[in-house]
Amino acid sequence: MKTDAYWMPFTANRQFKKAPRLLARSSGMYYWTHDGRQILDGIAGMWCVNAGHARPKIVQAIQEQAAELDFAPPFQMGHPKAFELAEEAVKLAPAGMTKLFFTNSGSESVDTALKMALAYHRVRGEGHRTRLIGRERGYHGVNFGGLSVGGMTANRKMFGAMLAGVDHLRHTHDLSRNAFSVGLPEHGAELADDLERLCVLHDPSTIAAVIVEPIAGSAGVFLPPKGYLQRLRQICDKHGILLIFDEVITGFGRTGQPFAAQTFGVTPDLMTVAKGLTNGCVPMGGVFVKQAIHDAFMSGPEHLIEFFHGYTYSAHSLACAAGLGTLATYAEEGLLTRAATLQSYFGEAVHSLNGLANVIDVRNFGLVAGIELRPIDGEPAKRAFNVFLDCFDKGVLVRTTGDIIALSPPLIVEREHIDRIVDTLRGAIQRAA
Ligand code: PXG
Ligand code: PLP
Repeated sequence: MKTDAYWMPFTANRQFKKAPRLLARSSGMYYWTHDGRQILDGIAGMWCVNAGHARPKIVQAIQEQAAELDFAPPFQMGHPKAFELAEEAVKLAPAGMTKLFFTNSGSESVDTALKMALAYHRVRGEGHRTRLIGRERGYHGVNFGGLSVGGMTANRKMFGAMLAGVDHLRHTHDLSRNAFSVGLPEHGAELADDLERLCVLHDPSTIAAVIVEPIAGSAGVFLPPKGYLQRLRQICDKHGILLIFDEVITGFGRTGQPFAAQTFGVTPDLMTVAKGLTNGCVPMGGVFVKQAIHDAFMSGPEHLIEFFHGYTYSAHSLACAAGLGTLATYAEEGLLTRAATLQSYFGEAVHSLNGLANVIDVRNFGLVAGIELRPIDGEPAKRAFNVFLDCFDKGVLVRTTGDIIALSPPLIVEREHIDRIVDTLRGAIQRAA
């Protein structure tokens, strides 16, 4: 197979092409490589295949949809499944988040939510609220809006000045106080007060929205300190700032409830999702919106467009069919709350890695875990990458970012799978010492 033409995303292309890791087939908890090796999926594809692979209801829905209605224009036209999926999805959302706008990815969801926030203030006569606040070490996708509010240096440094008028909260990662926490860390709620600092600096009347991941995934599994999200919510309310939760990873059951907003008891104004919305089968994302925010747009002549935004593939028919099949599968199997019942077993399993050489932190919540390794001197990210390659060699797929290993198995995971993932990881970490 020739590997020249494909420039791979977020990949060490030259390393990969020397020894390609190709996946050819998937079912349930497993992948099979092109040469027939079975690989246990420890990361739900890439945080998206929450119901496990090749689920019959989803496969059938996509197949039937392709034959029935391929594409329907989404602007000034519609098709029934778009409306059905939105109705089903808002039933799962936090109370009051009654509207859903469709996109095709997490990155598009983030840029959509940021634009909605700016436009919402503008339609209410508060067009002076133009600033957007993100957080250091946050990940909000790769489009210019999400990149600008994001806080991962490597993702930002090549791309110039990005959006103007963006600032960042300090991140909450604090190994000195919180290393090896079981569940949410005790220390750091006061870091939410950093928003007050930015309010003093910029004047709160210039700030449109704050965006955070309830649990950061991509940048390395950072859990919110107890009380942190509540405090952010209070400060936003005090100053009329919209709070956006980026639930691209936490949405659809990862934390033990449909959304982390429910698990943590904090309702944002806007909530971005993707990944688990369609179980990763067809690209789709969305933004859940509070009723009042939507309604603020619904003024002016009825024949005019209220929100000048959308994508050619918003609410694509195949994605909607996949979404309906996905939500039905979640409901039938109780998957959106399954992480809550497995959390303690999963937590104990990953914390059995505490004390291994070079493991400087283990953290967990729901069915997410982060295992942080001490970097090799002068070669950051290499130790974790070696662990990733070793695990793949031994038949388990994990994910790494920097020297942090992330686990996020499909929500259908059984205890024996958890044991195998953790045991494989243990061996690989020991060999990487
Ligand atoms: N927001 C969050 C919180 C995400 O985790 C996005 C936005 C962007 O979604 P799209 O669909 O545009 O990729 C994400 C995506 C990883 C990893 O290795 C995670 C993501 C993407 C790539 C890698 O953890 N999350
Ligand atoms: N570029 C051009 C020239 C286009 O015509 C369009 C959409 O019509 C886009 C970009 C945006 O594409 P999409 O709607 O798939 O995001």
